[in-house]
Amino acid sequence: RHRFITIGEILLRLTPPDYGKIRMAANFEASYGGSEANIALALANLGIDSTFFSVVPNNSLGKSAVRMLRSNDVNCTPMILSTPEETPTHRLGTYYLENGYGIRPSKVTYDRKNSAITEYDFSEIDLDALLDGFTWLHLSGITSALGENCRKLVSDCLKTAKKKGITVSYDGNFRSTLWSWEEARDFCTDCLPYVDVLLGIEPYHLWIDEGNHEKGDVKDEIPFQPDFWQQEAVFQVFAERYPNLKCIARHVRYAYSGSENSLKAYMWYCGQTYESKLFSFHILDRVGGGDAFASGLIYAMMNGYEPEDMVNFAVASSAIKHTIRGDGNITDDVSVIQNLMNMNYDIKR
Ligand code: KDG
Repeated sequence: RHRFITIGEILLRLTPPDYGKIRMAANFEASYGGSEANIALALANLGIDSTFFSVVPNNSLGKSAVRMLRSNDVNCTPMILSTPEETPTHRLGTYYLENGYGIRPSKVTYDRKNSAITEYDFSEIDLDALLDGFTWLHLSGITSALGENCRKLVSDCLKTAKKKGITVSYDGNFRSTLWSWEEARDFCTDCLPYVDVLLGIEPYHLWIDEGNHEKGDVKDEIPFQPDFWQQEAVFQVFAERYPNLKCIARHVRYAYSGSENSLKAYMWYCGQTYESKLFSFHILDRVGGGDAFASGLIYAMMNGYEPEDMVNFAVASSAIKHTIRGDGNITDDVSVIQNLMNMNYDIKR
């Protein structure tokens, strides 16, 4: 039986109702986000033993975030509720989401500087004990981008996990307002020897640049929305360079604004490339779509799905998330995603 843990920042999410503009909003809907928290939540919802580790201020905002996770069956036992002595600004990171509509794209504004997790000094934490008993660790480029303390935490956890034989997934999750491409690429490059499952490293052509790899010419040839063969070429580059990688997956959206959308994914798994079905849908809320893809893939891998089913389940999970308001993928049960994956849209009565 798998035991999953992820480490990252949980954020308060504030959104104007009804696709409103922030500049015109009289009120905001409050919920929670944060890539890793979204994944912990989605996996708990699918019945996986799922744990979240983070630091939140020991005040009503921090406690509400923990309560939300707990009420969704996420284990928060290791969570740190910090005091002002430990994290002087004593704050929960926040993000404002202006949901796009039709041709108007979504907008994210972060207000997370010096949040509790960013300020916390993890050097006293026994990571060996923290990760004990877990079979799967998920980390992402977002936590790595939060500052020196978090960056060290991520890289120490990767090393500890490797020593303990824990499966590691890593989502590149590049956020341009938190760090530069070069920083993100260099840090991810250092992480890759410890990673088993690699997600979200788009656009690839920026990653594999000249000077960084002998197949640097891939750079100019891989468009933002690659076809199968181009995608396979990129996977090969990663796989050759990092033989420990078991799985590399990428989902591709075929419209970046607009409510009509299609989604599919490419996955490299143990030497072979797979392409998912194409799913089309209307977007209600696209934030968290990548996390739903990640949680779907992790779930399918944990449960020994065939590779074709792994990639289809992951995309179906993401497609469903696009129809759910909020960051989290709270599907009723696994069969909802399985039905979509099999293109079975019948109403269950
Ligand atoms: O993947 C969804 C995240 O982007 C959202 O929850 C906010 O974690 C977040 C971030 O840092 O962008």
